[in-house]
Amino acid sequence: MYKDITCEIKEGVAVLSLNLPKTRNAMSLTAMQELLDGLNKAEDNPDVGAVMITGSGDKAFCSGFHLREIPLDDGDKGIREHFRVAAMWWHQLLHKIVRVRLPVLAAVNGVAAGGGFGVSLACDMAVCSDDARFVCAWHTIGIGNDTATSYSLARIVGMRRAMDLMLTNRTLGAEEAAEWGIVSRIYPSASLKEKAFSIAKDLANAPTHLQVMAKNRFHAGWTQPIEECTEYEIQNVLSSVSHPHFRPRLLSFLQGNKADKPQVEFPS
Ligand code: BCA
Ligand code: CA
Repeated sequence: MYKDITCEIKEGVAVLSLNLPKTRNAMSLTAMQELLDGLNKAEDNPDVGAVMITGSGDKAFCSGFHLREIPLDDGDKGIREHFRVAAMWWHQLLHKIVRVRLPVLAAVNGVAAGGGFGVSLACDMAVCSDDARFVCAWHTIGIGNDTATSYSLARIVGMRRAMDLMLTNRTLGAEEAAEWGIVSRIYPSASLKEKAFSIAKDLANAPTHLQVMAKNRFHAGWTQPIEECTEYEIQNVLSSVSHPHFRPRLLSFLQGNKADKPQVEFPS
């Protein structure tokens, strides 16, 4: 049903995969429209509890702006128009990833460049393969950085590292990306998608309303004073204890059911 992505819904997870193998999964206009549609449909589907975004194949997550779609023969006016239209779709997509009322996991299965890196940063969680690469790329092709990197990058890696990445265009490997907080887990390339799917399944099985509270709070809390943060937090607490999910969970704990108790003992 889609042209530049695939969408598979199984076991509570909507797996959206960019599927433009000839261009390292470059983000075409169509791909952005389809990803947005996939996210909207996932949100409306009561069977879906989490979204996983990845790239088809094992070489690339997403190489960013689809550089072959730029109408180079159309002159400055045509090119500007193309970037304006493309930006509109990038923005809608990035906003939706952040605002969708579902947890979103990026499974970075290879190179994430430019806007592809931006998409991975916008997701709630990111994991990658041991051969993943992260590179800003904007400046190498003469474009100012966007795709909400001024919102996400310094927030995730800190100002010094954000500048280092953007101003020097250095490429980060998986280990460094984990050290810098860009991904939280690394898997061998061959098992990445299976492992990521298993995380997405766990996300889907967890209580969505609490996940959405957490996601919304973390995004908003960054720029709010503590009084406002704590006020919204208590509103969330009160709304969660009135939710039908709460009482059985608490009773289960109080009755000594260990099944869902956090594991606090580490093997020695
Ligand atoms: N678009 C179109 N075609 C692409 C792209 C993009 N982004 N990336 C790769 N390719 C093509 C490439 O031209 C090759 O085509 P053929 O020569 O016909 O085979 C093919 O994919 C394979 O690429 P190759 O470079 O050989 O692959 P490799 O694994 O060595 O490297 C890579 C992968 C991703 C590091 C490298 O291809 C690359 O640097 N790609 C371009 C990255 C880039 O500059 N992206 C745009 C950054 S700006 C941006 O994203 C942006 C977003 C939003 C905005 O509003 C503005 C700008
Ligand atoms: Ca859920």
